[in-house]
Amino acid sequence: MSCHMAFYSPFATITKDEENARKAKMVAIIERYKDKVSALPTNAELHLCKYEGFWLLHGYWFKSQTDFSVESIMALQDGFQALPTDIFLASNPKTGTTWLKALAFAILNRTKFKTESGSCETHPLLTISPHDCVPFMESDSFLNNPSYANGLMATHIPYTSLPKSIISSECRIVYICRNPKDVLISFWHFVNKLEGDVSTPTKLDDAFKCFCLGMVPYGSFWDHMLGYYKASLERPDKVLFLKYEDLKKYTENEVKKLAKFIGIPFTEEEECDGSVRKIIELCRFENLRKVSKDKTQMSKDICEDVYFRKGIVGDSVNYLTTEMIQILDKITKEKFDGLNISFET
Ligand code: PAP
Repeated sequence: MSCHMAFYSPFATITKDEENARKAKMVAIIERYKDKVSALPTNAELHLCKYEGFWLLHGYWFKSQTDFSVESIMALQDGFQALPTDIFLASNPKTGTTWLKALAFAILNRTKFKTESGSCETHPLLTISPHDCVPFMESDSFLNNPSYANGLMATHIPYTSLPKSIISSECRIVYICRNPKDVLISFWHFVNKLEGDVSTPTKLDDAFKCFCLGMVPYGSFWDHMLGYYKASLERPDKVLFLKYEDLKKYTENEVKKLAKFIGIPFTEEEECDGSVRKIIELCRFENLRKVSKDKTQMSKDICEDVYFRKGIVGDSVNYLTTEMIQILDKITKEKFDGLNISFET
């Protein structure tokens, strides 16, 4: 067992009483927002409701979990107080969140932990998941223990629905996006893996229709991205806009950009001594996937390797029909009309 686990993972040392208290708190949150949620447009089959322009999960949507539900977002909007030093890693689902979490965590903690294995001082990312190192603020473990975040948090919440203090406190936000075709395919595989044998697999046709309509958790891919993109133009010192494809292609450059933005640029000495390269290696797809296969801490209900499928650019061509590609390209063109956004596929 890693010597860091007790400190980093909210699940590692949880007792039965703590688990019960956590559940009770979430039951209270769901109850508190019951009336507000029942007044929203809903799609019962997809377990979604529309809130502030985006479709979101609600209530007990997965194996009695309430993680990522609209109620948790409402609770954060009502009570979350951001600090100016906080850093938020924001994203649409399936756009590279796990990778960004690992990189940001490794950059921030680079003097604290060694990036190579070999002793008890090994890096947490060698033994636990990036999701255990950096919590999602809308997950129930975070809501029960916000101090756990330690200044670095992730979120899928749309920009316009973020708790107001995140904007007013002037803290920094890093957004990662990805080409929508690969996002759809990644999402489709994820849903089918998550549901496993408890239900019939979602057909690609159905996933495609829902994705185009924005009837997926966290709503329209395009609107989600536009919210953060526009914010990055208006407040470039506070919102950094990254692309998964750039991170794949120009990894070193993007990692340096990220370090600079979060306020701890690599020194000349670090650039020469291989520190950047070591962080990239630590967070490489194959390495993170290996850790996830060896150990699962994040949740008893989700097998960690569900976050690591192929990790490549352009895999969607192996699944989407020509017609699907044309429709997705058309939506992207219309939504991003006049804006300087393009994706390499
Ligand atoms: P989440 O929203 O559920 O947290 P997220 O991490 O954003 O998922 O996206 C998962 C995708 O990132 C997967 O893509 P794929 O389905 O096309 O393979 C996953 O493989 C990819 N991914 C995870 N870690 C890495 C990494 N270290 N390098 C590159 N891609 C990665």
